[in-house]
Amino acid sequence: MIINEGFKPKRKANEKLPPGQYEETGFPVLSLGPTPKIDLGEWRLVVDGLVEKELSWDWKEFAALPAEDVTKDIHCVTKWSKFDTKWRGVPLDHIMDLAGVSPEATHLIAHSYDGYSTNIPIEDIRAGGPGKAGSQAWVAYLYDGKPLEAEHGGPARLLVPHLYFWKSAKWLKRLEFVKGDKPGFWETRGYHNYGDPWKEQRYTND
Ligand SMILES: Nc1nc2c(c(=O)[nH]1)N[C@H]1C(S)=C(S)[C@@H](COP(=O)(O)O)O[C@H]1N2
Ligand SMILES: [Mo]
Repeated sequence: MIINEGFKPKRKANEKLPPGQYEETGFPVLSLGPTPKIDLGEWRLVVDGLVEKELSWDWKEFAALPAEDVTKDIHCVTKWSKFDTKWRGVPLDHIMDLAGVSPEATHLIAHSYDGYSTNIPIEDIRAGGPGKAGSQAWVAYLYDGKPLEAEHGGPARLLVPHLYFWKSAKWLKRLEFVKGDKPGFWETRGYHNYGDPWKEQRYTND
């Protein structure tokens, strides 16, 4: 029996579904190419660009950073949405604090081990921005309590659930802070530069 369920304000399934999306219960894999095999002993995550202090973590150092457990809905531009996905990750605003991101920086460019990249405005990765209170972006490394599977971006991926899922770069390698925008892989190939699922910003001119 579930007690106190009534105290949790839960959106009904249809209210959780952005326009044009359907609910998916599996976890589809969408990758440009083959899954890069990244040995934990060789993995590094670099933070650079407009920062006071460039950072470069190996796996042990990264795993020791303060992390959060979050449950989020995710929305892929190919129209599937998956509700209540569970992740553990390091909040981006914490990483930004550690690096001392310059007030001049306007965007984060996430770079991946497979050559993929994607651009996200700074206010979308800071706590308390358009994605509501608290952190709104993470470098995630556990999914459902287990190490993130390679096909889903392990060892670590970006998680920006309030934007279409292509913004959540898998196999994360480098967080580059820049002044001025720098559209990434899909953003230069016909997809929307920002990608708000609730506004159905799928393609460039949506
Ligand atoms: N590095 C990298 N990240 C990526 C991709 C990719 O091909 N390479 N695909 C993107 C797209 S289009 C989507 S929808 C999601 C898919 O994540 P999933 O395979 O875990 O469902 O990852 C995004 N991140
Ligand atoms: Mo996608």
